[in-house]
Amino acid sequence: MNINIEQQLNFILGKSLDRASKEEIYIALLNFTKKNLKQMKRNSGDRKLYYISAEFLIGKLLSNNLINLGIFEEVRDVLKKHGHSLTEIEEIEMEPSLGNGGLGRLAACFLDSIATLGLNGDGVGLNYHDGLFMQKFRDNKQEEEKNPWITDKSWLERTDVSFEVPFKDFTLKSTMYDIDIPGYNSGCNKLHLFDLDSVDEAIIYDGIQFDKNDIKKNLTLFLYPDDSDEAGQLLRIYQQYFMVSNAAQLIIKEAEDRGVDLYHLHEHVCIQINDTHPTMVIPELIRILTEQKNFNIDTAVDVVSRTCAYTNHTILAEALEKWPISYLEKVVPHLMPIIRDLDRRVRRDFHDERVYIIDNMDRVHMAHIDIHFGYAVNGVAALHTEILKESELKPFYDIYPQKFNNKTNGITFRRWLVHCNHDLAEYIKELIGPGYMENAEELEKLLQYKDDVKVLEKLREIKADAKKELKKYLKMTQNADIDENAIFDIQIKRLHEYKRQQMNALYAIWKYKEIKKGNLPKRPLMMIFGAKAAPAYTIAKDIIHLILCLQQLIDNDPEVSPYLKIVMVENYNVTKAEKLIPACDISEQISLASKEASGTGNMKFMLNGAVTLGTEDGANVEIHQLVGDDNIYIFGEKSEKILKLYATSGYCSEDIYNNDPEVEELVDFIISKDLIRIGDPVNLGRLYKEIVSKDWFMALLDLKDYIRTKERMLIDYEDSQSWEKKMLVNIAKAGFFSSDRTIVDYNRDIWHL
Ligand code: 26V
Repeated sequence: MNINIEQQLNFILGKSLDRASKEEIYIALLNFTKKNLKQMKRNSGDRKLYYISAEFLIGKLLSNNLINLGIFEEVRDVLKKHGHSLTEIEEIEMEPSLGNGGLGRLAACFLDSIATLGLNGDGVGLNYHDGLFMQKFRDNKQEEEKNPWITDKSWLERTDVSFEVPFKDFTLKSTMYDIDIPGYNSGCNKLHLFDLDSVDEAIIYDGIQFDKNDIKKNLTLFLYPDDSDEAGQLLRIYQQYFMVSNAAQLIIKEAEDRGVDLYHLHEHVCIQINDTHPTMVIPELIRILTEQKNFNIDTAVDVVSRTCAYTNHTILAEALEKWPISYLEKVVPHLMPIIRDLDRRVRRDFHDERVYIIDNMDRVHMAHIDIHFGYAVNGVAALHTEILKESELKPFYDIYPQKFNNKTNGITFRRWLVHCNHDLAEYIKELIGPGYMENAEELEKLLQYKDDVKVLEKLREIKADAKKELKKYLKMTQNADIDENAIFDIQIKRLHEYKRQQMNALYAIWKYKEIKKGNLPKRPLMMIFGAKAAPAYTIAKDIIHLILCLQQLIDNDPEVSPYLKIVMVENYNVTKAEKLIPACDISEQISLASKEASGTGNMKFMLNGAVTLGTEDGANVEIHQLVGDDNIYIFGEKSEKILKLYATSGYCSEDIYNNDPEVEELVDFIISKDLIRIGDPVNLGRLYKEIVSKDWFMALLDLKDYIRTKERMLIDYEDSQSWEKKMLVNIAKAGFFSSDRTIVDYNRDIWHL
């Protein structure tokens, strides 16, 4: 027991831990941890990385920081001695809502690994006051509310760094806030979040409505404000430029402070552009170098092009941003001459309109700026990078083959194993020693226990405990009653048609009908969903409505509910993921092949001993290669076929619906009397029509193979030992997906820190 920590906490509290409330203890721990972070050494070096991202989905920080500081266990034990549990204290911490999904969580895992590897690299983003909306379910529908997370006691530290950001009609003065990012057994880096003092949460009304034109008051209110109208799109441009202008000014200031000759900026700085949202950093840096540092434009373009690298995270149109020139002229007219100049350079050198920056509809293709005027372009899983090279970005790959490279995503094991599944982490340590915490590939040593019955049983026991914990949590948070003896089948991710939650819902309909027919499963099935739908994405919200209606239908059907249950977790976020993932048996990774760039949930589940049910998509392909056919359940059409179907307009859902009575019966259930009685005929009818007449992401194509494969999985689950072996192999082979490995790769091939 570390007397020192106990004394320090008592000192900060001004009273004994015994007599302090949870809130008081949380604040004391926050201050205590911050003090420890301050004493850490800062990672340094001659070259510095700036990871610019619109999202940093960092999750709660208390436990993670304690783990990385190496004092988690001591603190936990001190609290325990005084009758407190760290888990309960943690509930007081607000989760920063600074991200939406994989892109933002990846950025957070990367910050952890960059710091852990002792690399000199900071994150740069925005300090959204309400971040992504808070999801509430009412009448089986999603409603959005604001999600304020910043309290006067938070991890944010206001700094005196401030920049003037020029827009067309006014200039705004920023404030930089910092969050410390401690590495595990290593030095510390920073996450810099820019904000505006004049932002005013009081302008929010009626859920998440606000005056989109009042930029001084709304600029950093929300992540991804609704951009279904012009004002919303202009606001996104304001946000993006505010982010990158601050980033560019910070980068130049820090370089000059270090005595860097700006003509050699690329030798001392690299900038990673996370998806296209930060793309304007390229013209902004060129503008600053030419207007304020006396560069001629050729030199400025050259230096900036050697400094910036771009990561592509999706091939879906929504992420390949194209801003109308007229909008850019309204917000950042001073960037337009530079963007036009960049476009001229491209047209001078290449005669292929597919690679122009400005298209014939006067739109600026942000990704094209990144590819021409950055020195590296990477995809986030092997298949994804191949698709970029061979199809989506082929004209660019033909020009710059040397720029393209793959960096398969990863996750930090500190959060996604040590923190979220402490018992499993401890047991692994007992079996193979602590080396895997820093060298994840050592997990392979677990394979020697593949036939060790004791070990296999212990793995199941840890899983069973996690299920009980989840049961308690879901009871407490949303009064859901779940059966801990059921098979836990979990799909948690952003709601999107390509991720095919609707296909999973169609499986639930199939299972419901089977049970009604008397085909009773050996063991109950617990289907868990968690997903937010973008507020303006109608069909995504209709899918949520369908799932919630099915949940209610089954709950109220005593014939079915002992065998099947659906729970849709409200306001799915990082904290909830940490509770759900350790308890999972079946990890649903069922995107339409070619559409999921990588996925990172798939890696988290695998690491925690769940078995994947998935398509050959994203990093599932690499998981499949690593664990082998026996330890994963793959179904569905492959990406080559899907790409061909798109290219030839060869898919017609109506044909499948009309020619396959089994499929027809399941789809028809969406508008059956049973469901219409519970749900809204407008939403259900629209979804039904969408699936029958469009089904852009081909749920009906893979549906029957999906049902068959999932049923096979449920049967295989009953062979306990062989299932436990699959769990073990999945854990043992997860080492490759440590974000430490990913960052080593980025550093070796792109950053050279
Ligand atoms: C999504 C949305 C949806 C809501 C409205 C606004 C908006 C704006 C941008 C995006 C793009 C999200 C990009 C993203 O999260 N991509 C994910 O990146 C992960 C990390 O590389 C990867 O594992 C996932 O496959 C990919 O979908």
